[in-house]
Amino acid sequence: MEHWLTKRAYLTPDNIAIELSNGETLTFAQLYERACAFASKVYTVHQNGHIAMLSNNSIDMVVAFWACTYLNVPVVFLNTRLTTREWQIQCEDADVETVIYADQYKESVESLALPTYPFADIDTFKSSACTLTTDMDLNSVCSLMFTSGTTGRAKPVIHTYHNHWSSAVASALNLGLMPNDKWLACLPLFHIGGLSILFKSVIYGMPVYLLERFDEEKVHNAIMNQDVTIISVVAVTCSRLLDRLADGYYPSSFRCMLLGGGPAPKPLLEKAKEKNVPIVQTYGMTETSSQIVTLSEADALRKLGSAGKPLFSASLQIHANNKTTKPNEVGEIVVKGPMVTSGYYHREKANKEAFRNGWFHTGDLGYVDEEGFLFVVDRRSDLIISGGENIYPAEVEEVLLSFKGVQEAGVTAIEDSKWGQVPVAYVVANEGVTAEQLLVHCSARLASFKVPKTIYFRDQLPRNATNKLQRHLLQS
Ligand code: S0N
Ligand code: AMP
Ligand code: MG
Ligand code: MG
Ligand code: MG
Repeated sequence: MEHWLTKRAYLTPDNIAIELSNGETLTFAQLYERACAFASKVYTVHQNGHIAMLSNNSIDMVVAFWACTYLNVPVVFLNTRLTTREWQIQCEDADVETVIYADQYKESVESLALPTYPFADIDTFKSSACTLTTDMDLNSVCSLMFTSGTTGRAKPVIHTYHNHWSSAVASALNLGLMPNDKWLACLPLFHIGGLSILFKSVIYGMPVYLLERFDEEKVHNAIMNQDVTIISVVAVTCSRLLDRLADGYYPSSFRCMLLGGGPAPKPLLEKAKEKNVPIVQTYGMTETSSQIVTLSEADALRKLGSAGKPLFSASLQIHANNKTTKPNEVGEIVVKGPMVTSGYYHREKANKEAFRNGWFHTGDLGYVDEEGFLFVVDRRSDLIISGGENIYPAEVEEVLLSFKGVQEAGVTAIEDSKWGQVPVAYVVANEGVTAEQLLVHCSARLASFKVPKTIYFRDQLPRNATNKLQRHLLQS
């Protein structure tokens, strides 16, 4: 397939690709030119292997990403909220050879044991003579993103070009595509919910209204006054937007608030319904390259609380005891389709467990009703979701256990009105170990959203007959 951006710049060169809140715009022709120019400069420092990208949403980041596709170099997306230690681990696990980043991360990035370059420096490099991709190999790796793993170490999820293509097409077949569509991106591009908007933009020929980060004032204004028709949100940002909307209404041209990344609380959906906010619930994950099950607009009110039906080209089953369940019976959500990852990078064991008979086992629990609508009832084992960010208890426990004098550690979630859930820790420790010491220890090693809000000291932790920690009993 001809490179998507090349094709788009040929088809609709003067259409807007990116619009910023300060009024700045970039057409598809300009995006194409900048991406190709940047590619020939990146090539000066990096020809093969993986490149990591560390940035908040910006035109520079979008240009750098497309530049890497012209070099056919897979991009490893780093979460800007992590600590340097966590980036280092991820870079090692994903075989990163070079890191490119937004200037604001200079200080934290320079201690990485890797060559690192700010976007602005690369722009000043001399262009190299290099061959840019004309036709994409759809089976090659486009991006890698980390998601929480049961072992305490996050796993790199592979996205091929085919995965991204299939995701963008399947989304349009469900939500439809209007000539006036403009998709607001305020989710971070380093997660798939954000990045997937870039593919849709280029494949559909649709402008993206790009915000550096979520800001309720800017998002509200863009929906009210800048002709945004679709936005992707998580529950926390959705809730902040509804509060900001207060007694008002969005313009009727605003047609979809795509809500994903975690459970959709019923009260939030009801509030949105009252205010005529067109919420479309979706179920998806990094491994499915974003949405795989989505509620259609027509069913949104009738099936409030459901995540919908599998998108065209995707299939869904619920498995319990190795069998497909009957309607309304809870089991593990398993999916297949061309948007599902080809696997975790260099994680043979995890791949064996997740992929069986062509189906991807999500670990999430749910049921399908008589009409085939999915209801998600519980997330994959022990995963905590705070404001759309994943926290895997084992990772936090491992850090707590690395503190001298801590004998046992267990991490679980409590409900939180601001973030949905937040982590708390239960610890068995020698006398003299204080909560303050443990918090300092965690803060130095973990992103702040992963640091336990409270540390409780206990004489012992609940364990089963085989000595396995029973996290669900920690709070009793
Ligand atoms: C919720 C967000 C916007 C909060 O960030 P905010 O308000 O900008 O915070 P900061 O000013 O940066 O920091 C203030 C303090 O708050 C702490 N903090 C920040 N975020 C969190 C958090 N999530 N949990 C707990 N604490 C947090 C900061 O650490 C700081 O504290 P101190 O000062 O102590 O350091 C932000 O978190 C955000 O953008 N969240 C969303 C992330 C996201 O994209 N999640 C989705 C990931 N999943 C997927 O992409 C798969 C699903 C998917 O594809 C999808 C998802 C949604 C919609 C559509 C789709 C789709 O299928 O297309
Ligand atoms: P990640 O891709 O790492 O951000 O994680 C995605 C996870 O979020 C899924 O595995 C689910 O546990 C959870 N999730 C996503 N969508 C929904 C939904 N509609 N309802 C409940 N949980 C969801
Ligand atoms: Mg994740
Ligand atoms: Mg903020
Ligand atoms: Mg998540």
